[in-house]
Amino acid sequence: TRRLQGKTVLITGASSGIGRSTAFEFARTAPNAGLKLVLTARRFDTLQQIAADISKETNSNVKVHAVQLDVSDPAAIRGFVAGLPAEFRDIHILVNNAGLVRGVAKAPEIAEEDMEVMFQTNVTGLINMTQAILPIFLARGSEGGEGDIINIGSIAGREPYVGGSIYCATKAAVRSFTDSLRKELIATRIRVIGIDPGQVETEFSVVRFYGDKSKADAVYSGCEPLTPDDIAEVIVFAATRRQNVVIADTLIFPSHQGAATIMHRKS
Ligand code: NDP
Ligand code: 8X3
Repeated sequence: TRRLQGKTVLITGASSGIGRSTAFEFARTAPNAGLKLVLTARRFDTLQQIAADISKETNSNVKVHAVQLDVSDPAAIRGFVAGLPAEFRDIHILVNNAGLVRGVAKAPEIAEEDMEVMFQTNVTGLINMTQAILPIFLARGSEGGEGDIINIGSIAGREPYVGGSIYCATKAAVRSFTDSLRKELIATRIRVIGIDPGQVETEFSVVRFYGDKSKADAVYSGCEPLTPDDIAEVIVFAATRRQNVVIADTLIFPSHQGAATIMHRKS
């Protein structure tokens, strides 16, 4: 709690899954530490509901500000920081979580639109957000900068699989960007943290199958996937280590998972 005292946390993709859970987990961890949360996603009504639920369910004094933001739109990101109310602008922790997968097509059947939306969201959006927030971090403190950048990658970024070429490529790009950035910032106190989840049950597969819930459910049949809360705990753990501790790289599986596509299924 002490380590989150007075901090402002910005989470992208906070309307569902891991991002939503992360918002709750920060509030639960530091309910009375003057914590502020900036929650962003495209679904603004959902964000507003989550903001209300956080105050209610966690019984906290956390201040929550919801902002509609499509990270795949560079112009929207350009105006984003300037558009924040002054009391939410001093961001200390950026959780780059917004991301998605579309389809399981193999080349040459991959839809151009799916490819574009995945790269623009998972890669360009994450990089644009990072570049928008970094000046705030670089201006903080006396050691060249201070703040946390927590990038959500995936096992898919380490292990390309059939039917996932574009998604896997976007997450490999996230991993490369994360690792370069950490090296670029070693003279500062800016921590660049990589979190690579395995199988987590969220809206991820529903989005992958264009809203087909039965296809999404089949992904998890016989498995016991991680919950988004499991990943949120790791994110908040990383953010609450001593300043000199950088959780640079993590890979988080449920116990039945051995690789991106190796699952033990109970029949
Ligand atoms: P969900 O689909 O449940 O959540 C994704 C979130 O991203 C939503 O809040 C969605 O909000 C947001 N989002 C999508 N596109 C945009 C956009 N253009 N601009 C802003 N926000 C956007 O999935 P998860 O919680 O599982 O996914 C979160 C992250 O975790 C992603 O980066 C994903 O790749 C990664 N991941 C997921 C794994 C899994 O098995 N579930 C495993 C490994 C990594 P909205 O639609 O309102 O914009
Ligand atoms: C989501 C996990 O490997 O099933 O990043 O695509 S995977």
